[in-house]
Amino acid sequence: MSVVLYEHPFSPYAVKCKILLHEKGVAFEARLPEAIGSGSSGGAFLAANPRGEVPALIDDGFAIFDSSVICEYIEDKWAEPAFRPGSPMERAKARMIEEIMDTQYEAINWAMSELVAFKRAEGEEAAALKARAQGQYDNLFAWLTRELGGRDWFGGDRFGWADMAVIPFLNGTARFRMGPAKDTDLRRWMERCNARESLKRCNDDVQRAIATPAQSMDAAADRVKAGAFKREYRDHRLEWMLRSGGARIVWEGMEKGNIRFSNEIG
Ligand SMILES: N[C@@H](CCC(=O)N[C@@H](CS)C(=O)NCC(=O)O)C(=O)O
Repeated sequence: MSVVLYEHPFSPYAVKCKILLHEKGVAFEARLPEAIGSGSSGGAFLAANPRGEVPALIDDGFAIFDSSVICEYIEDKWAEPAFRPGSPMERAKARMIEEIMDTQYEAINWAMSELVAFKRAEGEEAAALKARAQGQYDNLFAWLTRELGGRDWFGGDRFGWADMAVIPFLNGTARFRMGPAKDTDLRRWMERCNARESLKRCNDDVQRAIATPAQSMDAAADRVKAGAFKREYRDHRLEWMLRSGGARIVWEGMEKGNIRFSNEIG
């Protein structure tokens, strides 16, 4: 019996899966796909996920892609401790939160990494895009705070599905120093999450990647400049750039060939 997770320490989607595997005590081998980010992944990784995205999980030869599908599979296969809330309404609520984080929320983090790590815009243009992002973050923090409703965890009295689905993205925002303010319910909730062993392990992976020259953001930025790294402007990420004033970035990336869209399945 073997469990392999194709992942990247910076991918919030991969972190969702790792949190769940750690929390359930499932042993797995973490693999960094060789050509991730180049737009030309191949081999066993592309066979596991035709989208060429992390995460992809292979359990005893059975391949699964998309973090939400993978998390549902993990929960179905390794039921204890249960992460899905008990009632249909609470389950729907957790899934709605997950959906917003995976789509609209992640697009803002993505855009910020394009500015901060990959220097797609500078000066006034960058400042305007960041201001737009901070406004959107603040609205989402207010929404998340309402969903948390003054409780310790999104699902009530224990760390569960929605917590696992939110924390990777808020940790990403905090790395840009744009996260929830100190002494707020949401910030205290983040601290509770990050104190857990599962999160410590994921956060250690991030620190290790930052300290590994070949995996660092600087190395990735050099690869983008050289055209060897093509950032994936899929669905909500593309929408964010177009609606928030970053159309120039998209056209320039297309001209220079250092952005790509989703893999066509075939
Ligand atoms: N909906 C997918 C999104 C996964 C995704 O976008 N992964 C990114 C990393 S955060 C990726 O692997 N991109 C491929 C690339 O950059 O080439 C999921 O939930 O798993």
